[in-house]
Parts: sequence; structure tokens; C-alpha cells
Amino acid sequence: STALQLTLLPEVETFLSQSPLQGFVGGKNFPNADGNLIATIDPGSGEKIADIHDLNASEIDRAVGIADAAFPAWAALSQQERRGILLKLADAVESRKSIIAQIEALDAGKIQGQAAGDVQNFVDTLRYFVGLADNVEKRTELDVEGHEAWTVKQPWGTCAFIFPWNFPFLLIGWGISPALAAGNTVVIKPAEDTSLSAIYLAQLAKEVGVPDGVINVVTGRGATAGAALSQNRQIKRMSFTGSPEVGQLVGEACGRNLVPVKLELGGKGAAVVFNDVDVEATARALVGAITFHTGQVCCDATRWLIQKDIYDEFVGHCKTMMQNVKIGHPLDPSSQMGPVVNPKQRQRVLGYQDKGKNEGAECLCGGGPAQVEGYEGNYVKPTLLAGSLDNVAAREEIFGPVAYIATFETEEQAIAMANDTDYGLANSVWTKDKERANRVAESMVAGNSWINAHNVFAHGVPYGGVNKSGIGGGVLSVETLMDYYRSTSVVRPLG
Ligand code: TXE
Repeated sequence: STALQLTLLPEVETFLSQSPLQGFVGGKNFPNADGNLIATIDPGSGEKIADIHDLNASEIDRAVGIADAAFPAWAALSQQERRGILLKLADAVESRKSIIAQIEALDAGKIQGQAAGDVQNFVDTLRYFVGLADNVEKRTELDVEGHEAWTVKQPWGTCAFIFPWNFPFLLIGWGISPALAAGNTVVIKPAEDTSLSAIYLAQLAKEVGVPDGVINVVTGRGATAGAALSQNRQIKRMSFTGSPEVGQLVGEACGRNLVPVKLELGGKGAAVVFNDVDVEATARALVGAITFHTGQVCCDATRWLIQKDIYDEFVGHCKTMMQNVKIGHPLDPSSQMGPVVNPKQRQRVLGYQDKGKNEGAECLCGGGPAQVEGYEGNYVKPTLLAGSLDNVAAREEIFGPVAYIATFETEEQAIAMANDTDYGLANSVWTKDKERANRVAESMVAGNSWINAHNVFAHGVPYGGVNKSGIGGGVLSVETLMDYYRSTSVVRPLG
């Protein structure tokens, strides 16, 4: 629409005019041979913004080969040389923040201001891991009687990454920063719906002097390009973020090839709200969390467990706040909540509302699609469902702005309810009682617990799920950096 075109930055127009956009491998555009394209759509308007190349399996394998050929030279650089190159990339991304944010807003349906936050987070994450890698002891002496012994740390080689569509650029930063800082080369397969910011990054990396073949982007569909990457025998590590169903397939493929795999999957987090809180402020925080990026956040609080005596007051505030959320196009500065990523996801969100109601849940607020004047986007209303926790809408990940609310009476009950899930990613506890907060937070069977907050991330705080939420967390911390080194132990008997 004209309204949309008027707001695009010239640099974004120039970037999109490369359409059909290609992958970027070995410092060059990486086209497919058979000419298959995937349309990339603005979720806010339903309009096509570009096409991308859909690579086939043999092209993916060729890309991995190119990344692998670039590995020895990259690994051989001194820590200082690598640091200089990666910090230059961080600076370049930061200086293009508004451009990348607009590409991301248009491609992923993300509110532009939030997309800018994601880009800054990428920059901070890259700088953080570069600094951390400086301090990793590459050679550790071991104290063994009668022997000289030590361990050396080395990068692995080519590391593969498959990313989802909810935080395309931010998750690339979380994923590849430790791998690159440790001296590995990377092959990135972004989601087919949201590949543009990854392509932009690879082009920018070339521009600022990251050696060819260090950061590679392959585009294509999950079942073909993604599957080929996960089955490739040359990759040394695989990191997947996405649905548990696909995570299993990726894990199986890596298992067959004995490739270490890290899986970041979904969640069904709880917020446990005790009766001593500021009810209105807590409602505001949780409505803010469930509507943030239209609820397409794996660590979201989607089950709201409220102590019985404040339930009515809490629900009253939620209804008002949910109804007041300004839904609109991601590039419209007045929008508070954008669309979901694609029509399939919208159908999933609406489908769960229906299934939940069929199983007896009551819809307290919202429900159904939302209309935004002038735009045929994938909009849905913030929704509050209530009922028992054995309901499908309370058990399965919806990935939309849909909260499921239930009551509890005692602390023990609240903990049991929060932990009664196959997932284990992140929960929060809300109370003024510090002892109780700490107790409940530590009782959660999940990777992360927050107190009087939800969705708080900091570099140095390990993030990642257990059980159905994933394998091998430790994201954003030294734990994940160490995954990207292999070690060799050397022993020499004395005398
Ligand atoms: O994810 P997929 P989908 C959840 C969320 C959402 C649901 C479906 O509940 O509603 O998953 O989303 C690639 N081999 N999450 O279907 O398919 C694909 O190309 C290798 C939670 O879009 O898992 C993309 O790059 N790769 C999650 C990536 O996997 C394959 C974020 C994720 O897509 C593949 C996203 C295959 N066979 C969805 N099939 C989170 N935890 O944040 C697909 N892919």
C-alpha cells in the first residue's frame, strides 16, 4: 500500500530491490539452480515484499563445504585479530540499526521499536561473547603426579544454525556470536518467512571485512533446505530453535551422524500471582508480556495462576487492558501489537481458541481475529481464556496473544500446577514476600524463573529450557561459549 511505501527508508528500498534475494555463501550471492522462489510477505498487510531463493539439498551441502574451506584460516587468526573483525561487525550492525529494524518489522511483523531493540541486543550479544572469548583459557595445565599434562581448547569447524521466525535477527545474534568468537565458521538457515535480516547481515559482514565463508546464509524451506543442513555430515555442531516436532527430527538426524545438537524449543510458562501483589501493576505486566510480539515468544507466561481471593479484581484489570491494546501495522508508530507471522499461525491461534472452548474453557475477553483498517494482515485480538488446566489451550503452546487463567489456593498447589507441563522453559512468581518468592522460583522445573517480572534477559544469565523445551541450554552465558570449543588433553609421563 502507499501508506507503507511512504514510510520505508531508502536503504530498505534498495535492499528489497535485489529481489529475488539470494543466500550469501563464501562472500557471494548464492543462487539456486532450479529457479524456485519463496514469496516473503509483510504479515501486517499481506503484501509481497520480496522473493527469496529456495535452495535444494545439494546446494546446502555445497554451502557447508564452502564454510568448511574457510574454517582453517579463520581459526588460525589470533584472538585479537578475530576480536577486531567481529567488533567491526557489531559496530556496523549498530550503525545500520534503523535499517535492519525496518526490514525485520516488515518481514516478521514486529513493531519497529521492538525490532530496533532486537538489533541492539544482537550488537550487545556479539560484543559480550567476543569479550568472553578473550578470557577463555585456551591452555589449562593439569596437576597429575609424575606427568606433565594439559588441555587445549580449539574451535570445532563449521557450526550450523536453524532459526525460527519470531526473533529472526536477535536469535542469530544469540546463536552465532559464541560460535564465531570461539573461531568457528557458521551456516545459518533462517525461517523461510523471515530470511531478509539474515541476508542483510551476511552482505554487511562482507562489506566490513569479515573473511569470505565465515558467515554464510542459506535460504529455503524447512523440509528441504533445513533438513539437508541437519543431515549434513560435515557440520560439527547443530543448533536448532523452533517447534518440538521439528526439533525431534533435527535431533534424530544429528544423532545418526553423532553431531552434537542444541535444541531450543517451545514453552508453556506459568505466572504464579499471590494475593499480596499490586494487582493492577501485575495485570499490566502480564498483559504487556502476552501481547509483546503478539505472544509469539517461547518463554512467555501463557498460564496465569492467580490466588483465589484476588482473581476477580485481576481479571477485571486484564479485560480493560487487553481491550485497550492498540493493534496495528508494525510500521505505524502508534501500534502496540502487530500481526502474527503468517495466515497459518493465525489459524493456529484461532484454532486453539475454538478447541479450548470446545473443551469447556470460557473466553473472558477478546477471541477471534482483529481488523486493522486499511490492512489485510494476520491480526488477532488479545484473548483471555479461563478454565481447568487439563484443557488443550492450557497444555499446548499456542504462540499467540492468548493467556489461560486459573486459580490456586496454597503455595504447594501453585507450584504443582506450574510444574504440571511437558515443557520447562520459563516461569515467574509475583509476590511481595521475598522468602516465598525465592522458594517458589527455585521449585520450578524449568530453565528460568523470574520474580515480579517476566522476560528478563541479561548477558551472563544462562537461558534455555529442560524437558520438552530443549536440550543444552546455557544460552547467553559462558556455558554456551564453551560448547563451541572442543578440547584435546595432552599427557607426557616424566622421566
Ligand atoms: O516452526 P518450525 P513453525 C512453535 C510455535 C509455532 C510452531 C510452529 O508453537 O506455532 O512452533 O511454527 C525449519 N528439518 N515455535 O512450523 O517448523 C524451518 O524452516 C530442519 C516455537 O514455523 O519448527 C525454520 O527455519 N529444519 C519456537 C525452523 O525450522 C526444519 C519458534 C523453525 O520452524 C524442518 C518457532 C525440518 N524437517 C516456532 N522443518 C520457539 N521456541 O521460539 C522446518 N524447519
